[in-house]
Amino acid sequence: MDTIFNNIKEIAIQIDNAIKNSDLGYSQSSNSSGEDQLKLDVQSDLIIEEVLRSVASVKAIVSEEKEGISVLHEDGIYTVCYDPLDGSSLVDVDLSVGSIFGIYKDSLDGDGLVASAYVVYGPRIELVTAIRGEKPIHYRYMGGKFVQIGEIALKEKGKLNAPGGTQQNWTSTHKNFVDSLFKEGYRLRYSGGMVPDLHQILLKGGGLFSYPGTTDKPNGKLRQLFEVLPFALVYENAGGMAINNKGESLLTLKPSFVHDTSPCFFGSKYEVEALKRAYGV
Ligand code: FDP
Repeated sequence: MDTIFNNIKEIAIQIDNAIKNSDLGYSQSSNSSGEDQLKLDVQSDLIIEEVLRSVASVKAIVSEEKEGISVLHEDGIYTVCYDPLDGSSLVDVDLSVGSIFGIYKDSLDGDGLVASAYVVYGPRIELVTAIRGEKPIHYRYMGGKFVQIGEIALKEKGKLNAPGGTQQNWTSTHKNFVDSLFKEGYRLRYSGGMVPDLHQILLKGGGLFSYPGTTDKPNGKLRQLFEVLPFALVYENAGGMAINNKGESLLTLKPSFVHDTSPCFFGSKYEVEALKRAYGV
């Protein structure tokens, strides 16, 4: 796993360089979910594929930007599912974006997820890695290398509320619950980038990030293999909770297809338990 994490560090430096120096315009193509691709989405995807091609333990890769599974090394062990540039619609306004990696063995589902990692491209580059059963580790890129800052542990209760999705399309249950957190004193923190929004909650000790099922998207927007499962592992390992709208751990998810989505809620224990009561699950 160390080899894969070290290669993710190399990927992070290359993508950060592309963000800072490349054309921010749209490409001529759209991704498998029908979203227009930026040239940077395509470039970041190529960077990851090229770097992981040099890692013999990587059997296959699955990208949020591509259809299907690409086999890299028949004798490899792991399949790396990744979102090369999550929140890329925020690059043109210079907000933070990220890359997310789920590392799977044997099966592409919650049971098969053995490790995950994400990179935040903000004022600095940060990396968080998580291995099943171990506390997530936080790194910051300083002086030409990734320096370990420490383990990440969520508090029992936080102060931040990051509610995703179009409010007009929320159910009344969800709207009432979000309002109840604000009435309790929670503060809104939502940039529209899943990686920096979840990173902020993790590092500030807790709170809730939600992307519910909505009337227009009953299964939510966020993709299980590339976004939901990798962050579920980080949150659970940090002592928090990560559940779907039925109150089940997101780590029990079994995607029906590669780009399958799920309603998802990530947070410290207090807020997730409150959400379960509000949803009656
Ligand atoms: P984006 O479409 O900009 O790539 O992955 C999808 C994502 O961003 C997440 O990063 C983000 O949390 C979410 O969509 C934002 O969606 P809403 O605007 O619907 O809240």
